[in-house]
Amino acid sequence: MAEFFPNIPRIKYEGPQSDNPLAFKFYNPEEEIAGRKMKDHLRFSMAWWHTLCANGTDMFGVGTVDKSFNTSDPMDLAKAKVEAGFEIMDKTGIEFFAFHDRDIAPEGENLAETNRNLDVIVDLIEAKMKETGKKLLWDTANMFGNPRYMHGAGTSPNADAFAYAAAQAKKAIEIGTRLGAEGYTFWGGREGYDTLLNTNMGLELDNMARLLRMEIEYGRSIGFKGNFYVEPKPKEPTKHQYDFDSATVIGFLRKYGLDMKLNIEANHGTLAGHTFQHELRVARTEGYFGSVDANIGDMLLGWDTDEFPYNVYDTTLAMYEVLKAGGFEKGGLNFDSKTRRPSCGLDDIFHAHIMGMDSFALGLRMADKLIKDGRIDKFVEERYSSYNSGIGKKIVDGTATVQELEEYALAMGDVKTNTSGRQEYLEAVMNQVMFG
Ligand code: XLS
Ligand code: CA
Ligand code: CA
Repeated sequence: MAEFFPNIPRIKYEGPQSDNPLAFKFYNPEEEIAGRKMKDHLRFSMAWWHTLCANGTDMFGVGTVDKSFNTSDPMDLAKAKVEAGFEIMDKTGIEFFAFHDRDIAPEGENLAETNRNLDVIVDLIEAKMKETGKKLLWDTANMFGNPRYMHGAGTSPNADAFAYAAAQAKKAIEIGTRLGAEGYTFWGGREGYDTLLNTNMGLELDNMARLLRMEIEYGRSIGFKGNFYVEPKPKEPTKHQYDFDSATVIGFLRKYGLDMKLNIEANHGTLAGHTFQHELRVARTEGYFGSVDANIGDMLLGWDTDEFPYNVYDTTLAMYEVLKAGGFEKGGLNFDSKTRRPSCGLDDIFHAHIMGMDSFALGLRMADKLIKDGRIDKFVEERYSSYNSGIGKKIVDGTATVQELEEYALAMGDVKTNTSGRQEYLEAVMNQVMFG
């Protein structure tokens, strides 16, 4: 077996004082925090597309990093990526991975040939999984790259494109079933519009739901045991993506009665004008918390930069939501993140994952401290304490009527009991817990 990263050792935990760039400073996989090993809280996953496929190509220039893995034949390249991917997971200690069908094998002349290409690579992946114990967090179908999906897939005005997409997702779900995937993700790649002048929105949304329902029913019928996820994103590539944000997707899933959860990506949250924490809070409050695409966007840029997460305030508040949701069950933290274009060495893949894993390890440590400190939770509890008794209790019990509330308000004269929201104090508590 070829070793693609001979200069990279197995990455170990050396602690915060270490100056070894190829060591974890904060991620100590076996250490117990809040009743679970760090690795079981964090369930890190490697994204095949960024890690093994993206080579720095952007609209202004060609790739900067050589990911040809010593071959130019497309199937040999796909096989080499399996070896390289499992080497990266082995050396970083990442236990899960995620892929689009088209990341792992090239398209053939027609759908049948494409599926045969997939089968060859899935055989290799399955063997590697057995050998190493690595697991598939989720797979998905790329129903946005090929020109056949220029108008969308499940929301295409062209029924032929819808049918092709249905066949493609069916195959990807079969692969997920065979590999024992913990999830299957639908990200609405081109499921949106660029102008309403040419768009029948009602039909497109109904059709999207039809596709999801068919695929879920089929998946369950063949024994797929994982979660089905929708991954919200507000824009890019289309001007308006239907799966705008968590709240929009939850409304959609409820309207159509679809049994799915959310895969929340940090960068998509901020593109929608929300914080990462907001998107997770909506999902957990509504009972749709599932999995996370771990990355960060650049606040000065309006697009999906998919950077490796470095901001520990963000990871802390994200892990606070994850812990409050009871932790990941089938989900995990999938690094839908890519190294920056000038980070042109293959070893940057390792530096990036080490940094991202340490950022979330810090986030977990800090979130646990915040919860144990208790001041924030206590403050929130007290802030709503007027609902624990008296008129507040009647409101939440559902026994108060508007007539009774009017009587109460008339007798009260005006609201005289408001107290401070204490935002700055709470921010200070967070700083103290994190750096004190
Ligand atoms: C693109 C999405 C995509 C999904 C999987 O913006 O993040 O990579 O995670 O299709
Ligand atoms: Ca994503
Ligand atoms: Ca993204």
